[in-house]
Amino acid sequence: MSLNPSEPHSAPLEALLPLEAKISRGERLTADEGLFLYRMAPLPWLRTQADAVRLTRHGQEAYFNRNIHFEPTNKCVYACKFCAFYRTPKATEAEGAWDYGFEYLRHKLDAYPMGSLTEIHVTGGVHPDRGVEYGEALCAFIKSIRPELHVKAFTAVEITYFAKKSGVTLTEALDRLKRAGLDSLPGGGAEIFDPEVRKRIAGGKAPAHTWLEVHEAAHRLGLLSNATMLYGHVEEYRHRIDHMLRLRDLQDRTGGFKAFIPLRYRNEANALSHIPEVPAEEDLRNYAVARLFLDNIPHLKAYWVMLGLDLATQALDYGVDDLDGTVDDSTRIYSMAGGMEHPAVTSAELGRIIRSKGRVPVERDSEYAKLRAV
Ligand code: V47
Ligand code: SF4
Repeated sequence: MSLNPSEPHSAPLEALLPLEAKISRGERLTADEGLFLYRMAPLPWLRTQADAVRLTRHGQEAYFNRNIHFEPTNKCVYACKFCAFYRTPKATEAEGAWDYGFEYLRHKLDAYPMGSLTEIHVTGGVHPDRGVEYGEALCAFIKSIRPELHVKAFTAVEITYFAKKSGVTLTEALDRLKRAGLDSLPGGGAEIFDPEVRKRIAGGKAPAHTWLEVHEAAHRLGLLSNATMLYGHVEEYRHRIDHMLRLRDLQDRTGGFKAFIPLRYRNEANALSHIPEVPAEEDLRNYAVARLFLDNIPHLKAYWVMLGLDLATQALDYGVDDLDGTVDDSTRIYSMAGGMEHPAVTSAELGRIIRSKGRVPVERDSEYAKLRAV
């Protein structure tokens, strides 16, 4: 981990006063100021500032939704170094590979009565044989059996591959997926945009400019999306600022991002397992800086599946206003990399967690319309 660990995170108060004034006036921070916060700002100061900005933007409400994930396959043409989830396209079941058909999904959805879910989040490995036709068929299948569900599906990396495989432009691929039933894009595949770092951890897959191009094209077609950032591996603070700056610039042009989701690198069973995971203070610092620096993406999500419920609860004090969803043990990306073994939580439990911080739990839909207070 090379985050300048020798630095003390202890700027004198006088150095922080101009930033405090700027933040309270709602002025945008420069890249240098963002970097200064990462390196020098004491954590309690960051907490106070991020919490105040969150309060101004969202009041006391904190959001969650009722969702499940579907990971059709973990066979993947890429081999990202941080990924514990993928298997090679030729891998067998005995080697931990899976490739589920649509009937498996029907069976899975049958377990959820009407009204018990509002969203399905679909993402998986990049299967070598699948183009946009597969994505269309999957979206259409979900809508045919569960028209009420919001289909948040396919990372920009999966969509880039679909388009290439089918010989169509990114916009054409997205337009076809949208007509078939796609409602929004998840934020995965962003990792870290800096080309050198990206090459070291995720060489081969869609580069930063393509990830951003997919999201821009989606926004122009009226599809909303999220954005992630994978941190705590080989990157430095300046790479995180560069990542958020690129998102901030795109958001200024389109306004199509709903949530920013920082994802802490988990180090089990992958090719970077020698890298220790960052301490919890680093996660909290990262949420707070994201809330302060990324001033035009409304929601900041602590994905509890990756963090664990205790840390996700603490993150609510550091600028976070969303805890993602109930999930119901339907994703393996994190359990395979060292996260919770069977991630599932009820809406009542999410409500209790949010209330424990003196906040008001609100169930939202996938576009953050408020559905009900819990
Ligand atoms: O892109 C994979 C990450 C992402 C590891 O949009 C890892 O609402 C840490 O994007 N350690 C996929 N992270 C998941 C994702 C997501 C999750 C929840 C909500 C939303 C949303 C999106 O998972 C990948 C990658 O960055 N990831 N392996 C790992 N070892
Ligand atoms: Fe494949 Fe996604 Fe894992 Fe990379 S992160 S190896 S693209 S499944």
